Amino acid sequence: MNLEDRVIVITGASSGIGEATAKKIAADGGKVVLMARSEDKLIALKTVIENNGGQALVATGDVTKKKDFENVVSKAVDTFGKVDGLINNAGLMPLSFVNKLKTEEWDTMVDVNIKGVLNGVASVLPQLIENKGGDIINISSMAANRYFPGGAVYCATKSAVKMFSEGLRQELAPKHGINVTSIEPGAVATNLMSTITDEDIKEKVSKMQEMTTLESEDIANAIHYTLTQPQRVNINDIYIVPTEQQ
Ligand code: NJP
Repeated sequence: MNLEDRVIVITGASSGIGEATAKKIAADGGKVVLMARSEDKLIALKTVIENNGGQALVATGDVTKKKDFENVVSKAVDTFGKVDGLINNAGLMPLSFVNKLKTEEWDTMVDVNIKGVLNGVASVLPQLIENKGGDIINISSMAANRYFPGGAVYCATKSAVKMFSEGLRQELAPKHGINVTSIEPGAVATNLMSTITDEDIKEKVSKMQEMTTLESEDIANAIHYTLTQPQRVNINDIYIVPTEQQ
């Protein structure tokens, strides 16, 4: 299967994995709906995609706001006539040790990493059920499978995403033909570390960056692989880590 004319909503499309994924899908004929808060970056990405012959729609929004997500889906349907899939990629990782009690950062991670995913699913599901099929890909993390220092809350949010994906798959795939995948990357070279405010963690993380990490394009390739399987194939999990990461 190629992605010709499939309409895919991508959250967190303004940078990193989301941006690379949008380019990859658009280059294979998919119509991408770009969601994030940074409108200027989405407009710049749309221009790059269109200059390469692809189709993209800028749909600015905050994944923690249900209304924003509903507007994104309506805009996609108004422009492209349908929605075939959702990539729940927006996420934050302000790592900190629990005893620092950075409770506002905990709340933000729960809001974006978990509730953002739930809001996305709630917004596209009526469309996918009506279409009798589609794809939901949730970007979880290696952190869903393994704790790492400073990651107690982040790991908990990503475990939630992984388990929610399995629940979604069991409820939606057999009955509605909607394929669901959890993607669990290890370290990828993106801006994700920029939200860390705990100085003790910053030092540990900078050591981790000495290894050769994955590139956003590696995750985009995994997402493309998932989306291009025959409809009968559900890729449940992709756990993908840098060769040099323990
Ligand atoms: O990071 P980054 P990644 N509403 O910072 C958006 C997971 N992951 O590509 O709104 C809407 O370049 C933000 O856009 P903006 C990770 O947990 C990564 O690495 O304009 N969007 C930006 O586009 C995350 O789930 C690694 O600020 C919101 C995007 O999120 C996913 O990969 C390892 C938003 C973040 O892009 C993509 O992250 C791993 C909101 N409220 C899992 N808040 C890794 N990089 O090592 C943020 O295991 N965004």
